[in-house]
Amino acid sequence: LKVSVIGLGYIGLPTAALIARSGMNVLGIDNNARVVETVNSGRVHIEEVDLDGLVQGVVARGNLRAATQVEASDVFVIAVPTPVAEDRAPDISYVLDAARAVSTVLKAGDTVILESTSPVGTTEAMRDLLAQLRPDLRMPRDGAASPNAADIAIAYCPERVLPGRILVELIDNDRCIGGITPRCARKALSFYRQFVRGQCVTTTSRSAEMVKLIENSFRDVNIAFANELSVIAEGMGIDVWEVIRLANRHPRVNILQPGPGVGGHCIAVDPWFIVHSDPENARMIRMAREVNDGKTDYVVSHASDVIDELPGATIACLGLAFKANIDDFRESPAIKVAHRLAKRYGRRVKLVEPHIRDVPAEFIGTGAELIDLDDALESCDILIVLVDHDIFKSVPVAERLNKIVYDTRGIWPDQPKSSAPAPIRAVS
Ligand code: SAJ
Repeated sequence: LKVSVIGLGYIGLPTAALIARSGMNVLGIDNNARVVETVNSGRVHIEEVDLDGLVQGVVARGNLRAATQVEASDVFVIAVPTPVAEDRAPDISYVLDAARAVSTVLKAGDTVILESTSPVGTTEAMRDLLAQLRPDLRMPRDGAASPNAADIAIAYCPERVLPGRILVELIDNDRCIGGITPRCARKALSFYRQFVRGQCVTTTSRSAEMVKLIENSFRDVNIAFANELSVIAEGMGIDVWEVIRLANRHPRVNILQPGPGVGGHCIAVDPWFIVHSDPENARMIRMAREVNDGKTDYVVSHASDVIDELPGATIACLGLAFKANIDDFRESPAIKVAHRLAKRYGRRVKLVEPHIRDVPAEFIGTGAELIDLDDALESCDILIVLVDHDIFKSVPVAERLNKIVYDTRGIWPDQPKSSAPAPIRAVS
């Protein structure tokens, strides 16, 4: 079986490598020639646990090869970006471009699977485009007189993996496989069964598209609840981490953790796909996005209040990644907070991020510099915790006794109260 994986990013490359490891002949397609060259030399252009060794092995054995142009294959897996535009409208142009490329080599008996997070209806739109470009092939049509009579199988199967655990989760997580017709779903299912250990469940392509969107929206809404609580509790002078811990002792309560906002390229983005499809009814989903984005503004303003009480003090922003123990900075609320503080307080702001060696480009010209954790603990007066990296968690209380601490992640519950910022608003 020859498989083409289109898009060699955070999902495409690990997926291509795992399929290759299961013994299939895999061609990875990317329009970036440098990515293609890197993969063909057995190396990786993204950081992910154990990915380098896996790619090196499958390339050396000849199971994985990369190219910029598509080639005839039996299965096509599309894993390209689906960003949202400025006005929050989903941009599926990369998916349609990939379908156009596939159409040039498509033959009867092939399977085309979309994995990119997509607004509901995208798989059908891809089918319509393929039908238009290849009128010689019968495309699957649900509800048609004989819906299963088709030359091509088309399905949607979202990935659900957590950055940092991608290789494990690609194999162990359950997969939801949505076919344009039940026959399409079964065909895609038999493909995934070859390398997935989790259960594979079939449905329609529209439902599978929605499943992916609601998973990430569910998490966003729940984080928004925690973030809203954190602002309310802070105003009341209550320790939000403690009340969440205590509430979570209830057998049916499981509140997530507040933070400086929600980052990453999925949870901060995917809910907008639903809002865009039904703006009138997607009220809570939109509100959750606003609450989470608003939390970043709140942290900036609260941090500024703390800083303004100590003129001339130096400020360490601890962490820039979008979440703990990861070197991924996409949509990072920590970057947003640190950047706004750097613009305001200039060289008084120091950045501490163990996962990078140079100051990120957006900070150039602000005067903010990258320093290591030891220097920050030695020389900074104010510590603003933006990411719960393990290395920050392990700093003992003795090393931060004389500091003013604003801990947006709740990593230092033992920090003496006197060093915590005053509540913004006293409510009796
Ligand atoms: N966060 C909080 N509080 C929490 C949990 C998370 O503030 O209690 C923040 C994180 O710090 C981060 C953001 O939310 O800024 C997102 O982090 P995450 O760990 O919740 O999720 P991602 O973006 O790394 O991965 C998510 C996962 N989706 C779900 O858990 C429903 C993953 O399974 C998906 O595959 C991935 O999105 C994706 O690719 O869509």
